[in-house]
Amino acid sequence: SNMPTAITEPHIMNQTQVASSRPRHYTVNMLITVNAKDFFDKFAGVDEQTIIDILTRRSCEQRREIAFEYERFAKKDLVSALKGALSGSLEALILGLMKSTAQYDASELKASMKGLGTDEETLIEIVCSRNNEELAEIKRVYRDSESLFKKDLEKDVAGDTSGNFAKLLLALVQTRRDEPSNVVDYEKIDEDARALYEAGVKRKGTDVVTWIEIMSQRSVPHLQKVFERYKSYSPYDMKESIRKEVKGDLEKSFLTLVECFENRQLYFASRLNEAMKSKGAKEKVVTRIIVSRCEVDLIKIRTEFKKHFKRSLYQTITEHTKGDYQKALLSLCGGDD
Ligand SMILES: [Ca+2]
Repeated sequence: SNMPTAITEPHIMNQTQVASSRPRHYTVNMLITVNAKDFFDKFAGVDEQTIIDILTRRSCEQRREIAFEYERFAKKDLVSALKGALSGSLEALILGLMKSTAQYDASELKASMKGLGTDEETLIEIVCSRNNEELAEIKRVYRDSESLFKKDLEKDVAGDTSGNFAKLLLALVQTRRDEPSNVVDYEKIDEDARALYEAGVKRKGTDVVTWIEIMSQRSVPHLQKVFERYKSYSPYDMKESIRKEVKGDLEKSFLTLVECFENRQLYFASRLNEAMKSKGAKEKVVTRIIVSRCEVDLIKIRTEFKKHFKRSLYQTITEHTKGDYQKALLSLCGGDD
């Protein structure tokens, strides 16, 4: 028999345990082989509940081990089996969970540029909200991963966008942003604030290149101070200035950047809130944010959500989604606030 010798009861955490063991993904000590056997036994009957219970309560690392063991038992790969067993939004969510965060972001970017059109909304969300480290990893995965694309993210972005929008995204993808420094350079802060003002609100038209340079190369703490200082030059704050100066995808990109510089978790919370409350809940956006942030900062996003929208993310998911997809989202969300 090829069954493992050490089988112990699987430890599926209940909600209370989840809440008390943050960040939960890294504190659970799982017996992966048991989960895989569980899968193997129950999979024949397409048991969404089992799939959700097991896969949404593990770290990415653990899901990989489950997939590996599953393949050993079942002699077929887990992702194909999941594709066969699931459909719709639940399928997209569970398949997303089977990738690492960087792999998932890379595949979402790839999908946003595939074919004739471009999904600018996705492109902007990912490129403008990820930090240098995350973008560097996404680029690496995009280029190197055996199963993925062996393509260059910069080339694909350049091929799918144009004008100043392309210039901005490319500047971000080049990951030239300064690392935060311990020394606050007040002279540079003032200089950048003035340059942003003179390139935009002060002049006719907009010198977008200057905006791009400052917003793609300065560190986040520096930019936070620049935007404060900016108010002493301009009658409008940075976000108002962006709305006045540029339009379309360029406007959305700059706004996303500034929102993320100010409070990245609040940006994600607002995106989730909008997506769920929009007519015909934008499940794609909800799935993307939950899957891509569940191992990064979802707990903090929950906190910002509750603080700003006076309802918890958990409650909002309950009100605006349904079925097994909802169960999976709630399980990833982890608890009510
Ligand atoms: Ca202007």
